Amino acid sequence: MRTQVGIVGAGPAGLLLSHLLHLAGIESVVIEARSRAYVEERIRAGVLEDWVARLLVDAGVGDRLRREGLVHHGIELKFEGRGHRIDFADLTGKSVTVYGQHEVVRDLIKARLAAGGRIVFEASDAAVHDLDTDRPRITYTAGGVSDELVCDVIAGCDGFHGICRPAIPGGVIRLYDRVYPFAWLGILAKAPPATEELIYANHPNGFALLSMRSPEVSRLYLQCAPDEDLALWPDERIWEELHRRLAGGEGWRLNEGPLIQRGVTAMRSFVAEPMRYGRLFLAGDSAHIVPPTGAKGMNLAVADVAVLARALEAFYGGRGGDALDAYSDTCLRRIWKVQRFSWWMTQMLHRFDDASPFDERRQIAELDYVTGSRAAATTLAENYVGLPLE
Ligand code: RFL
Ligand code: PHB
Repeated sequence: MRTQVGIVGAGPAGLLLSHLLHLAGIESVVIEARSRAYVEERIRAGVLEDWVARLLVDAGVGDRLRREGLVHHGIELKFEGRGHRIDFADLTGKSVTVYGQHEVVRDLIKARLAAGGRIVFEASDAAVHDLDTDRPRITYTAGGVSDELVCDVIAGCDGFHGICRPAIPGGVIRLYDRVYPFAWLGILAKAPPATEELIYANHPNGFALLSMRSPEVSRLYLQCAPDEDLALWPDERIWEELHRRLAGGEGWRLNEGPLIQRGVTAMRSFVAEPMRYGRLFLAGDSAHIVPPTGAKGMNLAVADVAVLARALEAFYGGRGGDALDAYSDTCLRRIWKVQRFSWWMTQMLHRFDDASPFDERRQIAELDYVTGSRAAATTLAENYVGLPLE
């Protein structure tokens, strides 16, 4: 098989890249290890930056997002039992949209297939070859048959555990890594969210987050140990701890309901640079990971492929490879700012086992400053709603 751009991975990065290229008249094929049902049901991110929601609408994949997405004009930071609102609309004139990543994935798959796009699901043994030539190849097995995709360019959109980044020869890329000494226990519950906006809580027992997926479904997280045993967390214990950490203030109570899903998410900050080797371009989680406290992972993946799609459009439009050559630097400038924000939110809101009493007082002072100063609140707000693309 032959195509212009071979894409490994049908997460938000790979699917959106394929869609944007299609709009620009560029052919692509997506190779995905999992089944369609699996990727469409994988519960992950939930917050879209202001410009990301607009990009999806402008790209013609935002009908359901506009109908079902929950537009939020602020968040609440809770500490010492009191809530403090950060008003995005007032501070930045912008908003975010709460809309599940799996819904974005569903909308993109539907659009690609309706337009005749090719996505090979359940492809095993994917491998990339000849990356330093102008005819790189992807080999894989699907339906028991080995196949080969010859491309001009390969996009490695295969996430943190994919095969593209490890295919780059040693010494070419530098890895920056920080692993946090805690994780998030996340649940999805059939219970109406108790507030309209997200609550990020710093509590002596650890961080907690109230988020949502719809007016009927809550998404909630608790800071836990990286090796937390879920068997030690029966439903009653989860609710008790959520009530405790999110309590305070306005007399509202968390709504309980049956748990639909539960899991533990590790927390890390990771960057691979440069995000290119020859004709292989890394995008999304294959090149970087952020801790979820800033709600940035999916948004960063969208930012990468927006830049890559534009660079490929210039390349195929006869305007040369300058934009492709600049791809990695263009993305990394913004990625490091988003890394900084995600790290900053994480250190401000979580409990660290080795924190001294000084560290704890300083953390509360930081929250007090961020919620009490318009200048400080604005820096949080402008990062949360999304920095400009370039
Ligand atoms: P993905 O979504 O991991 O997609 C990669 C795809 O590649 C496939 N793949 C392969 N295919 C073929 N051959 C192979 N050898 C392959 N190896 C892997 C995989 O099956 C998969 O389909 O990466 P992508 O597209 O870069 O998207 C990144 C986002 O998924 C990720 O950054 C976010 O989910 C992170 N994240 C959040 N991001 C936000 O923007 N806002 C949030 O509120 C937010 N909350 C979260 C999050 C991630 C979480 N978890 C579980 C990691 C909350 C959580 C709990
Ligand atoms: C989510 O709704 O899953 C979510 C929201 C905000 C975050 C992380 C995850 O910071």
